[in-house]
Amino acid sequence: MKNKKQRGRKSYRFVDRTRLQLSGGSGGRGCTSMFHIGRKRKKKPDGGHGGNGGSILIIADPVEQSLRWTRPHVTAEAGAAGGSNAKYGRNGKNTIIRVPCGVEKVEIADLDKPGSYVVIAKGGRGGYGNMTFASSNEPMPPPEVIAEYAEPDLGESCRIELELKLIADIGLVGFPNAGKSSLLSATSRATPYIAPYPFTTLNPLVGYIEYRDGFRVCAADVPGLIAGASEGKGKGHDFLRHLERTKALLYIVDAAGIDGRNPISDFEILMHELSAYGDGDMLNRRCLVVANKIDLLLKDEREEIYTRLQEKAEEAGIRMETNVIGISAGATGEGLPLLTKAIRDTVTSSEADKLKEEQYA
Ligand SMILES: Nc1nc2c(ncn2[C@@H]2O[C@H](COP(=O)(O)OP(=O)(O)OP(=O)(O)O)[C@@H](O)[C@H]2O)c(=O)[nH]1
Ligand SMILES: [Mg+2]
Repeated sequence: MKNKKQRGRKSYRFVDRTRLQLSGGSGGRGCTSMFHIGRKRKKKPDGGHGGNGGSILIIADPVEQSLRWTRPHVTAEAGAAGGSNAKYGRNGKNTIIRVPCGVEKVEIADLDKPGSYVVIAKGGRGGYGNMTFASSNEPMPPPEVIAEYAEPDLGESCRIELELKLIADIGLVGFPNAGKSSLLSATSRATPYIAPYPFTTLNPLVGYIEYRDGFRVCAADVPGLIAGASEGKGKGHDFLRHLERTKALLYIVDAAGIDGRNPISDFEILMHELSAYGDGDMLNRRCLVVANKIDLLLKDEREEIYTRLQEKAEEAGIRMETNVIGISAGATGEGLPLLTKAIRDTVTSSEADKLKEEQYA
């Protein structure tokens, strides 16, 4: 009987792109009313102002994982109408849409830090009550003018497209079946599907590698890349997008070449695809190179593959934190303690790089 981890958890629907129709609440109508002073015929305008409509805010919340919950149409609450006796209408409540950190609203905002927010559809202003004209010096304007002032503004309306780019400390880059999910499963509590066929993982998944002193590294298991991914082949753009914001990268190859693949040329293709994607900046990121499935190789074969991968990495000039690491993520677990330590060092170094950059910027 397979245990829970081997069976894999039922996957949730991951949505990383969504379209929304947003409308701010309209303002409340201003009131037109007259207050009769004593028994005299004198009257005083006392209509209160309408409340302002609520706005729609989009806030980055680290608890959220996907854009799935979002309803396609969202309208904020309208402001209440003003009342007689100078009563102001209540303002409409703001509607808050919580999205995962890493959501981009193109050209408007980048919600990368927890709590960062943007107001998208502003609520309408409430109408003025006729008490605006209660001054004793000025004569009352005609009713049409009062009615025009009492009219509230409608809330802003817009259609937007949100796009999620995962923010993880380290991203796993590899061909389908290389053992990315096996590695995430072996080092964290995440329970991805693992199976001996390519494209088992269809959506990116995040897991936390936890260390004894409480330090945590967030690792993103991204679906396998293939040659031509940087041109969009095999949904390459959708997957590479999630690696764009990771602090460091972990290249993983199937050293045993189970599917008749060659680990060295696989590694070259992976580096080529990353350099060809976007502005090619991903290749300059701190990284680790990992040879998986070494349990299927003899000692000499392992050493040869490590040396050749190391040569290729040095030729390409990528910023490796340590030499090539051999592991067996899905079988014996060999090499995993060394790898988890190296992952921590790589992430810490890239964080230090970022701090330095910010200081000198
Ligand atoms: N012998 C051996 N098999 C392994 C090892 N790691 C993973 N596998 C097997 O390789 C196959 C693919 O593993 P996955 O972890 O699903 O690979 P993946 O890179 O996530 O694949 P995709 O999700 O399709 O991109 C599974 O059958 C695993 O059992 C290992 O260290 N040794
Ligand atoms: Mg997988």
